[in-house]
Parts: sequence; C-alpha cells; structure tokens
Amino acid sequence: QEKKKISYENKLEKVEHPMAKRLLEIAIEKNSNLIASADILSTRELLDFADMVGPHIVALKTHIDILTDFDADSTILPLKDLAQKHNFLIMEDRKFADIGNTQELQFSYGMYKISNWADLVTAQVIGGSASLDGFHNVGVVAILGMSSKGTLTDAHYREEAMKIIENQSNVMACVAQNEIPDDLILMTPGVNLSDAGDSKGQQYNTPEKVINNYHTDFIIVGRGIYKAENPEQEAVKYKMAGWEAYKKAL
Ligand code: 5IU
Repeated sequence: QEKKKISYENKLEKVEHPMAKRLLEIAIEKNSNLIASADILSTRELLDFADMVGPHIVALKTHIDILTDFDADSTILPLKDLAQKHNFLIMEDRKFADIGNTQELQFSYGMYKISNWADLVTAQVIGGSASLDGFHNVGVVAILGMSSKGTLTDAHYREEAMKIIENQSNVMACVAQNEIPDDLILMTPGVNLSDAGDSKGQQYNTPEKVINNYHTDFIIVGRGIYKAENPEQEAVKYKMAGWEAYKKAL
C-alpha cells in the first residue's frame, strides 16, 4: 500500500461543515470509527440497542420508517437523550431521491419530522445539486455508490455524482465503496466480519479491507452487531477492528 490514509485530525482541518467537524471530533474522542445501523422494528429494542452500543459508536444510523410503533415523544425524545448521554450523532438513512420541493416536505413534515431530530440524513444525488439545497441544520450524507450486487452506481455515475457532491455545501460526507478525495468524509456500509453477503444482494467486506483499500473514515455495520447474541460485545469488536485498521493505514 503506497498512499497513506489521512488522519481524523488532518481531515478536521479540511472539512467545512459543522456536522463533519462534530463527527470527526467524536471519532477522535472515542477512538472509534464505527456507525451502528439500527434496522430495528420496535422503539423499546431501538432504545435498548442505542443504550448498549452508544458508548462505542460515533453515530447511530436509523431507518425510522421501519418502526412499527413510532411516536415522537416515546421514540425520539429518549433517543435524543441517549445520543447526548453517550455522545453519538443520529443519522437517519432516509435516502431522499426526489425533487427539492418534495424532499423538503419529506424532511420536515409527515409523522417523522426528520428535521426536528436528525443530525445527519442520507440522500441520493440523482435529483441534481439544487435538489439538495433545502436541507438546513443537518449534514447531508450523499450516496455515491451502493454496496449491493448490480447497483447502477457505476464509474460514470459516480464521476457525475462526485461533481455534485464536491460543489454542494450541504453535503458533509458520502457513502461509497471506493476511495474519494481527502477533503470529504467517506462512510462505507456492507461491512461484516463473518458473512460474505445475504440472499438479497448485499455484499460484505471486513472493516480492515474497506479501511485499507478505500481509506474509508467510518464503517457502517448493521446485522453484524444488532443480530449478535451480545450486541455490546460485538460493537466493541467492530470498534477495535475499525480503529486498529485505521491506525495501520495511516
Ligand atoms: N446500506 C447498505 N449499502 C449501501 C447503502 C446503505 O447496506 O450501499 I447507500 C444500508 C442498509 C442497511 C445498512 O441499513 O446500511 C447495512 O446493514 P447490514 O450491515 O445489516 O447489511
């Protein structure tokens, strides 16, 4: 490996977005580059999970619309408390993919009112740069490439997507399965220590592989942690694997 990975400290000097700074500061403080994906169906289990893994993660990634019992007071208020208690950001993996006006409505209205509580939101860039203009007081995590088999995010798509990402000041990070320029934060899902994939197109790599090969800043781990018999122990394992790989890649 010739090129070395840039450190979180150095990246902190390059990023502009306040949410990017906060995320990097948490990583440095906690010695963690782990984002736990909580693809969990009930509020009780989501909160228990957040409390268990909270000390070990930089962000909790939610799919708030899969909760069967969502309620702003009993889901969001305690979740925000846990985020503060354990110092992690909340990243709603909404994957906005519409025109700007519709995305703005989806962001602030309906039953989830994402703009009230999310620190980060994911968005496709398929609608073009101006479609992302309406995301205020939040960090947009733009999707550059997907981990699933047969994804349409080929090299040409990614090249055009990167032009949007680099020129859109609301974007604070991107999600991809490849290396990106040093002045952006990279997050990589499709990370698992034991499985190679699932039967629905997901493809996995180890933390070491994505950090070493793509220089990813943050690994996103779902089933590897929340399906484990002891999610807290497993979160520690991924956190340590991620941090060791980071230090080795520097
Ligand atoms: N996710 C991916 N791949 C992607 C994108 C998002 O897996 O390319 I963009 C999401 C889907 C799920 C989590 O919420 O990340 C991964 O979960 P598992 O680790 O359980 O596969």
